[in-house]
Amino acid sequence: MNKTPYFSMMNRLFTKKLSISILFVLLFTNLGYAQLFQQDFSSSTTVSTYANATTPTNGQFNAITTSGAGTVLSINTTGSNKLRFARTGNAGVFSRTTDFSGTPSTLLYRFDMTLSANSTAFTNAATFQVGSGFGTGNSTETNANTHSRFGVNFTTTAGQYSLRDIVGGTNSSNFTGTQTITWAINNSGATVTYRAPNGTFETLANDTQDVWVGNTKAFNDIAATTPTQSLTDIKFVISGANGTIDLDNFLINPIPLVPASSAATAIGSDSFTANWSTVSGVTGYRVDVATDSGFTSMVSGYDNLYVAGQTTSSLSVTGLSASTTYYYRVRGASQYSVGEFAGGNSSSENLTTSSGALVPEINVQGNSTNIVSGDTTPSTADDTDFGSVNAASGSVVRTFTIQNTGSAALNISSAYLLDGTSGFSITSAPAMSLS
Ligand SMILES: [Ca+2]
Ligand SMILES: [Ca+2]
Ligand SMILES: [Ca+2]
Repeated sequence: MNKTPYFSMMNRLFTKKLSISILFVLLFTNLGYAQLFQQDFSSSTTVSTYANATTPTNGQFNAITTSGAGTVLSINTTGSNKLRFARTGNAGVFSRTTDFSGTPSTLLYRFDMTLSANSTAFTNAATFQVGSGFGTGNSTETNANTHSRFGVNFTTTAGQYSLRDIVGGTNSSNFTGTQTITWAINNSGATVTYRAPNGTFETLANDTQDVWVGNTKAFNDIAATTPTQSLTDIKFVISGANGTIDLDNFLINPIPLVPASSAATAIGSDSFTANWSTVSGVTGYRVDVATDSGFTSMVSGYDNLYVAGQTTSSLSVTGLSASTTYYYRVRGASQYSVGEFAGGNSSSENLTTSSGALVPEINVQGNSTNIVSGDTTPSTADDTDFGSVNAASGSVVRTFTIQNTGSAALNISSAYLLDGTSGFSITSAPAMSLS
């Protein structure tokens, strides 16, 4: 009996999976997004150009006025142009009485402020207010019209001031120099979260306000003046003491909404795609990728990464390690020329990259049928049943095909081609290596 398996070979074309990352660069202008208010005073040195009584743009007040010659308005051109109120008497005011388009339920209101030429301590020498039903008169608005407000207390030291929680009757510590004031106001009916100037995530209870001076939280969740008021108008009044206040880089917009994250897709050994649902009113998103759920070990290049475009809902994350668990989260971001606001974090998603190890995988076919690993049952379907053969004169020749379905070369040892059973021989040996 001469049973002769015949092994032939079909080299499997090993197609390397190519991972192609395509970066879409979205070019856009700020004009395409409707921030509520932005002004850096760079376009003109004439104060009146920044006001329009009836139809202000989103960079104009309705009025910038004084109650008399004791307060002088100007554009201070030292460094970047700034709006200057220089007071030795009377009052100076800016007011925006035309409602912000769409009634915002939350606000982030930031500007740069510098005090100089003060020498007398005075509580609430200047006041900032947000509410509705405001007028352009040269005095502060009524409490009934005001949702939120804070004061600026001058000290006896030139350039030094504190802020005042007028409702609570408390003062912040003292500040000097040009400081960015970031004022967060919540009229939404629920607690909200925003990304604070110091990069932390700050909560804000309904009908309260936070005020930051630079990276210092001057006031935390202080009470609104009239919680039932809306947030459509703004006003500033300097009237209490002599001093000069420069104001610049106004940016006012709602706190960005929180996008919902969704599970990663296209998970490979060194990459995945992060996904989320878009939110309205933003210019793009901020994405964090970390190797821990607390987002303390950020992946380089993906720590607060800005992804442009309100309609963008995914990000290809590349350059990762195999067999590693990653976490990601997303924030809404409103990015404009004078600055950016970002909201709270989505819930985090996690995934584990694949091993990426290169290994061969053998597949053997008979009669074009896969023979499963460990199969010990002869079958005519896959040519493993050779039937009855005359041992003296007959022979049966079968062709088996070896395939490599793995990702590394498959090396075949002749010792494994036959198990030594007498009566079988190989009429044509396969190649010893399959890529
Ligand atoms: Ca400026
Ligand atoms: Ca707070
Ligand atoms: Ca309210």
